[in-house]
Amino acid sequence: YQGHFSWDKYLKETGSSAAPAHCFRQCLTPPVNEFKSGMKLEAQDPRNTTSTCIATVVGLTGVRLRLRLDGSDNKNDFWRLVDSSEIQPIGNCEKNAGMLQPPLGFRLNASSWPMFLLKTLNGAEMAPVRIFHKQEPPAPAQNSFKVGMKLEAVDRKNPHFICPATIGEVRGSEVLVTFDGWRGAFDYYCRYDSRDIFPVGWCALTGDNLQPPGTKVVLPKSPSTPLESSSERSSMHPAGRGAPRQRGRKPGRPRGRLPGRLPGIW
Ligand code: MLY
Repeated sequence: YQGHFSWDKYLKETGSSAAPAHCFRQCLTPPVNEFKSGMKLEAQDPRNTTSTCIATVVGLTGVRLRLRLDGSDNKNDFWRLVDSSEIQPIGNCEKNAGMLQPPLGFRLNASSWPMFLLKTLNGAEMAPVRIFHKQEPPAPAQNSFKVGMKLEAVDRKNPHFICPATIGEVRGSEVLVTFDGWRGAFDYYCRYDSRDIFPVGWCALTGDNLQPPGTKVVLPKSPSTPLESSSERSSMHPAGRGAPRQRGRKPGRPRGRLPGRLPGIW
């Protein structure tokens, strides 16, 4: 469901253009999603990426799977594209001489892991090998993004959301993803070949739910607002990661003159 948001109208209204599809590490035609809720697979523990764990598909949205690690709680769900290399059929870990690990925050005693694993896999519905995608799409040869290009991006603080976004900065192999109509609290830097960014129109193709832009009024950057200038940004935070920007504003609420507060929306 796309609400009433139309990229066509929006790009015209904002006089902006979409980042071309070749900029992204995504297939031109989104992959087929044949997974079903309840299927089990192997996944890297996002909080402890050297561990391969058992995960259950607890939801599907477009070509993404909502995953929950078996033995973990329901507060740490994560989302993966069906063609992600971070998900594998059950048996893959063992085939590569690895050992399945309990998730970080395993709710039982560590010593009960082997028995837990046995019971978990016994009679489980394992996602069949054939519905996994052989490989992730290749990374584009170079970072072709330009500042101002529009895209769709995962809100990493609320990863079930994919939202309209704009490239705010290009720095080597990284880009700054900024969310349209939201202040900087949700921005992040990522590699140009991140799997969390998609071309305009992606959600319409996959049937995922594209959020409408926020209501923040975007003011053009000018030299009189030094905190927003890119030179200030880079000198303050050369690493470009987790940089606290726009100090003095609390996260969560769009700024601007439009609705100050709409309960239930943020
Ligand atoms: N109301 C929540 C979610 C905000 C989502 C922002 N995204 C779409 C950029 C909050 O304020 O945290």
